[in-house]
Amino acid sequence: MTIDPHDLMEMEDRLGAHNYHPLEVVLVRGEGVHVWDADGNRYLDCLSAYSAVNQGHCHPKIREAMIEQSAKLTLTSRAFHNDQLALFYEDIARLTGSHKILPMNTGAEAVESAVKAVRKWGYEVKGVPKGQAEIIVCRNNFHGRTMGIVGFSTDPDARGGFGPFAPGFRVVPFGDLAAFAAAINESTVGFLVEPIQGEAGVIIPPEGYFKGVRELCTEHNVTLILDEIQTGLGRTGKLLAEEHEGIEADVTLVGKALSGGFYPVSAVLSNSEVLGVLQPGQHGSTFGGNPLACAVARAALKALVEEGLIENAEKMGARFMEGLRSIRSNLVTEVRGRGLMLAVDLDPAAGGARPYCLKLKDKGILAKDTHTDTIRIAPPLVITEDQVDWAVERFAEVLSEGA
Ligand code: IF1
Repeated sequence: MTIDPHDLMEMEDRLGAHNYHPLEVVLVRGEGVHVWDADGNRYLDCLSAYSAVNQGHCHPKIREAMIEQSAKLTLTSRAFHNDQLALFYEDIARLTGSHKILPMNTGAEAVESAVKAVRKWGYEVKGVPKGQAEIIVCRNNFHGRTMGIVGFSTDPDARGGFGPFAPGFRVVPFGDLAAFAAAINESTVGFLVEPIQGEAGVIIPPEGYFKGVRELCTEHNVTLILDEIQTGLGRTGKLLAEEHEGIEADVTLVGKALSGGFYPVSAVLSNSEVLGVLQPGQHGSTFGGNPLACAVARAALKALVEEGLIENAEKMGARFMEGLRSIRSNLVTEVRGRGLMLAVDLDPAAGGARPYCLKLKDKGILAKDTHTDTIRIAPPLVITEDQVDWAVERFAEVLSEGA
């Protein structure tokens, strides 16, 4: 017996906290770039669960790994070893060149864990006076929803009503190298930043910004922490978005697609010095590094690399960008992005992006608006040329002159 989708939405509304305002569509199945609603309508998913299903919905190989491991051993706590964690460490270290890994669950936990480790590194290695550590962050950052993180958010919706907040963070404009240089002082232990600001609306940094940041971090012994939870794992057409900038972070955060959308898996990747400050009993998590998460993550990484999804993201992203830019529209003010992390800005006179997302839904595309006038486009990295062309046609129908 299937429940009427409207009854499901009513039950959600009645019983659930209203911390989201979802489009009125009830999804029941996903495969590759597509999802289906309860009425059997098919949609091309241009959100990918905020870049968590880069490998495509319900990837068969990741599912197989999850089913196989779930019949063996799912959770032991880190009080004991398990036979999957070391293999996960080896796979991700080889892929990313990291020397030390801290396995966590959600992206926010990876961010919080990095803040803790970098502060401790600041006191014990850099020699910053106890309790004085400062971490520089950017205006319009998005790093998660926990108290520590929203404490340095500049978004009133993300932080309003949740204070008081922890001190020790200094905010600078994203992309402004002089402002970053001016913010560094003797107590600065780290710079936490997204290579491309996702929630802010796919904000690409100016050419050379991160080269300059890297030089300043090296010169002043400041840990460069790149939050690649959304930009990483192929989304921008490279394994990590830092590759577009020709730099290497000291600490890299990954999550979301690290599990292909099957399970919360995140990780802090680092050189030995920073994560080496954590001693037994000083940090942890019930589920962090569990065998099921590790088996799923290994299969997710394998699929990403062996199915050429990173290269595909670069090729299909260029095709998608070209197609969007070819649309003649008096609504569109800018099309930007890297790989399959794209955004279309609408003229504020258009009345906001959400109505256009609703029109796109009626044409079989699920896309998310952000910051009122921007439509974000981030399909799974398995998208084909035909699917890109099909999507561009519908964007054109919705956005072209006189839409
Ligand atoms: C929501 C968007 C928001 C992230 C980056 C850490 C995290 C995220 C760069 C935390 C999570 C998600 C959270 C979700 C919507 C989505 C999101 F940017 F992707 F669109 F909110 F800004 N760093 N982003 O993007 O990872 O703890 O969620 O696993 O909170 O509404 P998480």
